[in-house]
Amino acid sequence: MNSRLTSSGLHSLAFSAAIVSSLLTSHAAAQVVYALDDGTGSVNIGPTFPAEFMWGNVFDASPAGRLINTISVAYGSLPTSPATPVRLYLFEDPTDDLDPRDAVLVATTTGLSDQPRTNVFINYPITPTIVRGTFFVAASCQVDGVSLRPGRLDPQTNSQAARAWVFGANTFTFPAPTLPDLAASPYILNMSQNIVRGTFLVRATGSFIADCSPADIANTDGDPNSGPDNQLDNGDFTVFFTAFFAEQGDPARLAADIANTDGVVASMWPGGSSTGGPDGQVDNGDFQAFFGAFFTGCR
Ligand SMILES: [Ca+2]
Ligand SMILES: [Ca+2]
Ligand SMILES: [Ca+2]
Repeated sequence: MNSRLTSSGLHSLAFSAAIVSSLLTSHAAAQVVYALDDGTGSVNIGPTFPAEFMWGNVFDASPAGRLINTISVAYGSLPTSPATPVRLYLFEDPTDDLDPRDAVLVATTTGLSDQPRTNVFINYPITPTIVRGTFFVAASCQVDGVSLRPGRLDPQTNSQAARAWVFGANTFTFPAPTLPDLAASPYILNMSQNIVRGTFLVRATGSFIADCSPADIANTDGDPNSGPDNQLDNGDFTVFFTAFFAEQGDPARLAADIANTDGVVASMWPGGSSTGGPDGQVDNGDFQAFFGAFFTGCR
């Protein structure tokens, strides 16, 4: 059923199906909601063997929401009471190839399933964490291999099924912060290979953080008061040069102050250090830093 399946006494996925409809997109103010599903799942996915079972989706990070703060999950079939302990994971994929087997765990938390067998999303706050390129968001819990199918799948979004993955093992204990090695999981399935294809009702929410480049000093309109927008373009160029060539003593000059006099940029920027600028003056150091960063491009 799947070329990625490996042995170890594990068997195929089981599922139950129903019907679906409806469309849902939610964008809270200043937040980016990452969702592949259309808001309504109709298939519950789980293994036919006892395991810790993980399911999730790969998303593309948006410049407007790279700081992930929440993982949201709507569950398939789990016990009504007591609620099932679950683990939530945020993985950063260094290769950005939609295959999370080499992804690195960057944030995790635990919680309870609650609300089984519904399309109601439960929100789990995580430590706000920056992602770039693609990232993998997943949940896991212990299943009995008989009645529990915790992964809620949306078959209507099956065109994106290559982004949905499941992992499992007989003893799949992921005691945070021990890093789970996804590639070593004895059971791995990409949902484009499943009998029922689709994406999981697993989402993430992220907010804006300026983390692209020290040369990102304005939005694309070149408004000096706009602040960074995680894009490098003519707007940044215009603001820098307008500020750099403003008259001495004009406070607007400081828009070009991104580095110290040695061209060193402080903090998280590429090539930055804790001892760099801004330093309250605009000079050749800023000029060098801006050009170096501008032509390096956004991270
Ligand atoms: Ca990868
Ligand atoms: Ca910009
Ligand atoms: Ca400076």
